Amino acid sequence: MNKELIEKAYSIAKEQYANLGIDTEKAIEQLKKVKISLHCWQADDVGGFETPDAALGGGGIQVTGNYPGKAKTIAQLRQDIEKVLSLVPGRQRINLHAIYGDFQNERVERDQIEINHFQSWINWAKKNNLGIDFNPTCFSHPYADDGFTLSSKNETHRRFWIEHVKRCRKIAAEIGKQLNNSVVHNIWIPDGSKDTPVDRFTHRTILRQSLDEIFAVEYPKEFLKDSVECKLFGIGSESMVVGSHEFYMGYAIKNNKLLCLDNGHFHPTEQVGDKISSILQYLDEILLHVSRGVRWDSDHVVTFNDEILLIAQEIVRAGAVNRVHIALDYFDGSINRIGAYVTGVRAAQLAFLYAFLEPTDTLKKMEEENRNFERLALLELLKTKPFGAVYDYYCLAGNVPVGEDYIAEIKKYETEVLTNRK
Ligand code: RNT
Ligand code: ZN
Repeated sequence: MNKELIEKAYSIAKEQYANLGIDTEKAIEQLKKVKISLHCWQADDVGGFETPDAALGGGGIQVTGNYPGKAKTIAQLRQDIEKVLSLVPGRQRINLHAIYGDFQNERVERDQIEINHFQSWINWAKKNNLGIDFNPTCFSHPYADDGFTLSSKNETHRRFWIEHVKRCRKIAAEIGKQLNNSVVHNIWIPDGSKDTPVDRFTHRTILRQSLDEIFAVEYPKEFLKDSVECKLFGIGSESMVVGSHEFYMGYAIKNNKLLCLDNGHFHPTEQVGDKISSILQYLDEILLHVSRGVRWDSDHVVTFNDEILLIAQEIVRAGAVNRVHIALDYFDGSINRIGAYVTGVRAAQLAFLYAFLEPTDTLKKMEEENRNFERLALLELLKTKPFGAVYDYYCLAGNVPVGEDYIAEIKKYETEVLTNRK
């Protein structure tokens, strides 16, 4: 896109927002501070790098699509993430799952993983100036085949998963120490049942006991922040999910953990945006898994829709940008996976920018004075303001492709790199 045109459009946008009392420069500065944690698992459909004979079981996660170019090695995955980073403005973070360790073609069971399996990731993150977040992988494993992990009545399985998560926390804390930047460690387990169970109570009791044991070891907050993620239902856990919203909200409040809200994990008429101001009354910090739910699937590419917008608005309006960690969580193997990444990051950034460009004080005043038609009208008018021109300018200043230019870059990467992957 033409530089002069971008600057011209920005200067008009700046004036229009100034008329509403909004400083676009300040909004851009605020947006720079919103770090988005890039989920490494979009590049390879949540496959990971355990050796092929690791006998991946089912259990928990399903990705559809067979678009060419999936990352098959750590080198390819890093190359993909570097490409993504070159196409989005600002500094972000990288979100790793335990199965993405650098296992050097060795078979390492999940209850055996250690920091050395992640050292090359730490070095890479340092080189690229990225923070890291971390997740234990309690799915895609024979010990998850029956649908239960940390809440399992099978003591062999449960002990295995407890050991895995304990090691993941230890690794995460060490990563945080080496990077001098706190790692958010998020526990999600697939536990639940397809059909209506009789004994929900015992599974939830077991899960609580497993978590208590896992969290018995304390790590400094500067290195590790623990989070737990709830879900309403999943494929194969339609009738009951052990780690429900009530379960984890209670656990997080009682034990001072972060609560992870994935906006694909609730009933479609529920809005995560509406939950933020409630949960922040009781917890210091939360983690968001930003996604787009479509019917029963919780993991479509994020787009700039009302849901993500309300999430960003509620965080900004609550003055809680520092208390909310933002991570993406979707996996789509049916389109160019790198394109899926970039579109999702840009959509999330656009939502935050839109929220920073809101004349919140004016709107609040109208609300307090019961001038609610004016509030409605102004909110509607804001939708026609040129926030896209402000985002384009942010991209230009950040030296990344502006507007539709990023689409061409992704096509080029597809031709030059992705289609050559065997
Ligand atoms: C699954 C959860 C979970 C996973 C990742 C891969 O429903 O959203 O966060 O998507 O851990
Ligand atoms: Zn999630």
